[in-house]
Amino acid sequence: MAETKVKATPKASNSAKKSPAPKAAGKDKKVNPDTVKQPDPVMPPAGDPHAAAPRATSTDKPQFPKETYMQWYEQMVLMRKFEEKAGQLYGQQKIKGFCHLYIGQEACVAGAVSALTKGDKWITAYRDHAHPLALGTSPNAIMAELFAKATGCSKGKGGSMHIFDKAVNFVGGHGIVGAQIPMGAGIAFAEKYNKTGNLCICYMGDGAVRQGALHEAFNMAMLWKLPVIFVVENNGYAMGTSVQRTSNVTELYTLGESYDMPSEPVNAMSVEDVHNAVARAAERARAGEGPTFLEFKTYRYKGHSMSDPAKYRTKEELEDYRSRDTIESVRHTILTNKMATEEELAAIDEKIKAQVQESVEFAENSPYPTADELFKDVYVQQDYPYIRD
Ligand SMILES: Cc1ncc(C[n+]2csc(CCOP(=O)(O)OP(=O)(O)O)c2C)c(N)n1
Ligand SMILES: [Mg+2]
Repeated sequence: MAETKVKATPKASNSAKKSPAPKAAGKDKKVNPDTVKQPDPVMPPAGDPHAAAPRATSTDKPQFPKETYMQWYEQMVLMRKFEEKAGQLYGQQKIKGFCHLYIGQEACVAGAVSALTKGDKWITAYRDHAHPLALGTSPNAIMAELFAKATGCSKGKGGSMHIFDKAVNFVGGHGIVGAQIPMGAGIAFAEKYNKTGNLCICYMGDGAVRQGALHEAFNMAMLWKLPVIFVVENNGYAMGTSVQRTSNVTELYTLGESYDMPSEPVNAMSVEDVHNAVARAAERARAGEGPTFLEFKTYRYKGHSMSDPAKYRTKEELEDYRSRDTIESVRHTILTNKMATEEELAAIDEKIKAQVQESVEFAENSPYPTADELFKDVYVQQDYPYIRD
């Protein structure tokens, strides 16, 4: 029987973690000891049924300047307070339809914003309020969209799952699981074709990696060395189905290795780790070395959507993750390093609370779209070449 081939991670991925060795199928298979994964103090042991989110590190020595920590704190508090309010308003039936909250996953976005530049494009699935908030979309326009009002960023016609904002390069907000993966590759193709020097960061959930579209997009992105960072936000569940119940491949980042794509797991309860991983991937993309696949190990504190009581998980599991909260970690770093006082952080909290309240008033006082809006923003091309009567 032939030896198990252990494929080296490509040269471009020097800074990425080494791939673990493939599992030997028989006794006679040899495994290169260099590639056997060593226990990682941050990552929980493999086989742990709730291995999705690793233990967050409360960094005592700051890796970044004060401005970066303050920006992370402010952005993540805005995401959380905005969504806590949205959750309340949903309960009051002021917000209707679908609504998926990002609470717990904030570092996945904040750490990427600080690592990327203004011209870069962003695309994600339907859990999409936090990305544009951090990129600078007005909370008023997002809240109004949740209320289905004409002043919303999608003119009240998209709702929670279809937030868009061209001004900050946020290309949605997509409800079909995995649909944004080939679109992310396509956006990156356009950036490369137009020689803009920008990249596309394309987020997806752990449920989306089981879609065939991922494999087609990965293959082409790698073949054409597109400037794209694929990110799977592995929060452990696709609706109520745990990662372990959907495939025997539970280390999701290893899927990228089938295409020789530099791939690595990231402790996404740590905003510093997210920043560092995205910065490495961005450097590769801008150097013309192509895509990277990052598995952000994270956790959502709320159910899948507002109608999910999340009975498939235990209170203890939730509390365990809450005890490693990313905002608390940043707060801890700021205070222990005297970057700001308790009072200064409280003033930021108050400012954001007022901003969120203002967005609610703006949304409440805005009109609904008029009926003629139904016929606007609809793509029609009369002479579309492939349609025959
Ligand atoms: C193609 C497709 N199949 C099924 C659904 C129904 N659906 C909506 S969300 C979801 C789970 C996705 O979970 P995941 O990708 O892990 O993202 P998360 O909600 O955890 O952020 C499913 C199956 C859908 N929207 N699109
Ligand atoms: Mg998920």
